[in-house]
Formats: sequence, C-alpha cells, structure tokens
Amino acid sequence: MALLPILEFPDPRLRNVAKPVEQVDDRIRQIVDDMFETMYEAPGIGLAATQVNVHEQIIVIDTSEDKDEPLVFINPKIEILDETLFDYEEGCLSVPGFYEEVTRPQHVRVTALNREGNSFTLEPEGLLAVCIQHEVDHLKGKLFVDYVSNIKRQRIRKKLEKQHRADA
Ligand code: QAP
Ligand code: CO
Repeated sequence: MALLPILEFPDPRLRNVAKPVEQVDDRIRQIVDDMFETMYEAPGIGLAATQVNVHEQIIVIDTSEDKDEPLVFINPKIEILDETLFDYEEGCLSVPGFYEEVTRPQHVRVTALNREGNSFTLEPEGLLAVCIQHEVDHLKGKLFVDYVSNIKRQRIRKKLEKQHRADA
C-alpha cells in the first residue's frame, strides 16, 4: 500500500482524459488499494485516478458514515434516470479548502466493473449519485469548479497558485 500525491487545480494533468481499463488485473488492484489508502487518509469520500496522475478509468468512493463501504468503479458509464436536479455543496481533494454549490441530476444509473472485473449496476440517489457524477467528470478532465462562474473559478485558481508558490 502507498499514499499517492494528489494533483491540485490548476494542474493541467487534471485535464487529461482517462483511457478505459482493458483488463482488471493485479496492477489495477494495486492502484485501487493505493487510491483507497490515499482517500481515507485525506480524508475524502471519493477519488478518481486522474487526481493521482493515473489516466485510466478508475474511481473509489466511500460515502458511508463509518468509512466501511468501499466502492470501486472501473470503466463507469452513467445514465440519467430522472430529470430532477439536486444542489449540493461540493468539494474536491484537488481543490482543497474550496466548496461551491453544483446542480446535477439526482438519480442516475451507473454500470461499471468491480475489483474482480465483474460488471455491476447501481441506481443511487442523493450524495452517492452526486459523488459518482463528480468522479466520472474527473475521468473526462472536468472539475466541479468548471460549473461555477468564471470569476469564482479565477479567484480559486489564484488562491491555490499562491498557496502552491508558498509550499514550494
Ligand atoms: C467529491 O470530495 C465530492 O477541500 C469528493 O480541504 C465532494 O472527498 C462529491 C476534501 C462532495 C460530492 C460531494 C476537500 C478534503 C475532500 C477539501 C472529497 C479538503 C479536504 C473532498
Ligand atoms: Co474531485
């Protein structure tokens, strides 16, 4: 197991589009395990491989209170099940310290491969539905700050750039 460094906005590598996983093998399971360790340590409720500079379609999520319901989504596909929208104040481990309201469909169907490479389907609502959509966006190079106004996104970018200069 290993903790992986998390890329932070506006790192251009967060804009890469992830490739599908061709075979769920031990190499992929190692990435999954390292992603869980990194997410739980942060702590966070979701992490996409893009955020740890791995450009393959892998997501880990655990929205449970007791952090004992790990979910793995490899090559996820999302369908919107109902047009009802849901507002949620989202954050992101790649945009630390910033939270903004984002509006998304509240009920989706997700089909993906699990850690064993077997296909499964979930139809989540509420926070899990939001989290899956947020993480699938990462695999496409999209961030939650892309849904807020240019002025807000620019303000966040400037503050993080300043922070990164201070850290260096
Ligand atoms: C994505 O985000 C998400 O700013 C997962 O300083 C978030 O785990 C989906 C985190 C909300 C839906 C709703 C953020 C940790 C964790 C921070 C996270 C921070 C420390 C974010
Ligand atoms: Co995120």
